[in-house]
Amino acid sequence: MNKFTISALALAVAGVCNVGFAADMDHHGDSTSAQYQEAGGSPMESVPMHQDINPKAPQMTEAEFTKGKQIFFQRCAGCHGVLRKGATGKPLTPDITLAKGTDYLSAFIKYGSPAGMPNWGTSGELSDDEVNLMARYVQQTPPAPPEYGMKEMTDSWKVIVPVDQRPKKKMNNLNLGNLFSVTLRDAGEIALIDGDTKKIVSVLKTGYAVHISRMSASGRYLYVIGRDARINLIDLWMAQPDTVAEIKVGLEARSVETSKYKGFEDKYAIAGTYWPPQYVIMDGDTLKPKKIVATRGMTVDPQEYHPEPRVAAIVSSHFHPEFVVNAKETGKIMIVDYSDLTNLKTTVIDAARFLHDGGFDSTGRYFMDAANASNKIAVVDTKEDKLAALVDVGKTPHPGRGANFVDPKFGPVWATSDLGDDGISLIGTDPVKHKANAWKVVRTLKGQGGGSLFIKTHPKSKNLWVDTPLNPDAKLSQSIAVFDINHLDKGFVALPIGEWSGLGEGAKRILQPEYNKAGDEVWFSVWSAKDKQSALVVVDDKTRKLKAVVKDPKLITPTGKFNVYNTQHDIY
Ligand code: DHE
Repeated sequence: MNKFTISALALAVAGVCNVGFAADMDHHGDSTSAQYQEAGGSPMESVPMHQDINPKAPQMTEAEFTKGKQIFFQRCAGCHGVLRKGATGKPLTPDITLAKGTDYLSAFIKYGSPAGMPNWGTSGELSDDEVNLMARYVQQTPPAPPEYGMKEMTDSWKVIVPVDQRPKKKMNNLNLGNLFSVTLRDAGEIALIDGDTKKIVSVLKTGYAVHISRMSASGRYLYVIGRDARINLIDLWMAQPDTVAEIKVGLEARSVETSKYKGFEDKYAIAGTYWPPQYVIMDGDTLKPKKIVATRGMTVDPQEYHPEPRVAAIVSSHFHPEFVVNAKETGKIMIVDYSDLTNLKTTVIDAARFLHDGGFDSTGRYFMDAANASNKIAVVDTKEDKLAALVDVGKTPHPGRGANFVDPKFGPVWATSDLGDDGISLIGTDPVKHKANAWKVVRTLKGQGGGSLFIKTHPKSKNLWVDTPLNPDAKLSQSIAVFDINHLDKGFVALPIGEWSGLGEGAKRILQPEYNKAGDEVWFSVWSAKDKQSALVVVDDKTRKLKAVVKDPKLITPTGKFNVYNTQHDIY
């Protein structure tokens, strides 16, 4: 087991990677580490919070407490939770920390631990004074960030172009199905890129450290969410696509989705927040908030109260008017019926902790959901609204939305790669014609290494692409592994995408393969630090040869890419 696996495995991703990965990268002198850490940190560091200093705790001035809070939200909250109840990191509530004392805590913060605590002091991230400050800070009563309800949402809500003033038909010549929404993470922007010409159509301002884009059922509206929980609703029918409505649904968020069931197309949007732990259903064409539901409650195992179950991935059912909402810390999957928001029916499925990301199988019936800290994929049957299986996979699965294809030997499979090891698990997804293989790992492929975040193929392709952007070895983080689906036994070929980008110095992490609409090109982000040049590299899927490099000073830290047609139809 290499160094990466030891520390990243233990830290893993249950909403945590900003801290853990950064520490790992630091050991390797990587220039993106600080950027990764800060931009991925919670945007809550400047939120006013109630301060209740425990008289038993070591003394701190108000200025020290404020600094401690800032460092905690930038670097620690991802692992230990906003309320320090523990998630992938240990709980740090005063009943525990006061008993340990300042000297013990300082040593732990300075040197880290093999179980995954980064060595904040010896890595040079924190000075000795800051280490001591943090040791005292975690002995104070955790300050609670404010709640955020209907009043705050409504106050932040803006309809920039009312529905009756929007176009009645598409007013531009863009081939919308082949448009890409590209996350420009550290710029707080997205770029709309024409997939045919590879030209930037426009760059739009979005939320802080913008995270994902999702499409409405009709393909007209694009929803973009930032880590600061700001949502931009973009109308792709306008002569120049632009934001038509905006809202801030909380203090910190990662997920947004729209209603896709027949009769409810474009009707609702839903967003889940990390803080407060809740989700909100909104009108799809204006973002008017309608119904807020908290996720606080009992964990699946052990059954105990958790005050901070952050909302991770959300998908939209094709079988019922329902959203599938994942609560990370409780390990519960809520299937929310949006056909009657007054008499809201919710089916709560016990899965496993900590739920993070996932996608549908090729039929759109089964939602394959990574419970990353449990090393499992939960399979949810969205037709029957039941847990179909909990499948053991490798260390810290991180599929993105995963990849669907037909394994020549085992039939239809959905695949995930792992953050914590080099495995790629192929799970049988056809309980009718390949019953014996259904919900079993039928094959484990060996990839380039740990640190994988995303895997992708397309129904028209015979290639399976697996990234490793968080592997500490630059050779691996700057290349992509590609498998021939018809000859999986032959192993992968590594393509030097970073080198192909022609960029100079920089981290050049290659991530998130995304297909064009036709399924004959695959796009990769070449992600460097904010002050270095980044790019997108387009590869011909058939020949696996370089087809185009998209470079532009405006392409600052491109990460996720969302092809309109594939996102709209859940093709992956
Ligand atoms: Fe993500 C999806 C949370 C860090 C790029 N990320 C998701 C989802 C969640 C999530 C819950 C699923 C949303 C859905 O489907 O509704 N991500 C988190 C974190 O909590 C975490 C680990 C730490 C943080 O502080 O945010 C984190 N994510 C990152 C990154 O650093 C990445 C690599 C670069 C970036 O842009 O920030 C990153 N996450 C992505 C992307 C997706 C995503 C590209 C969507 C993948 C897809 O194909 O759908």
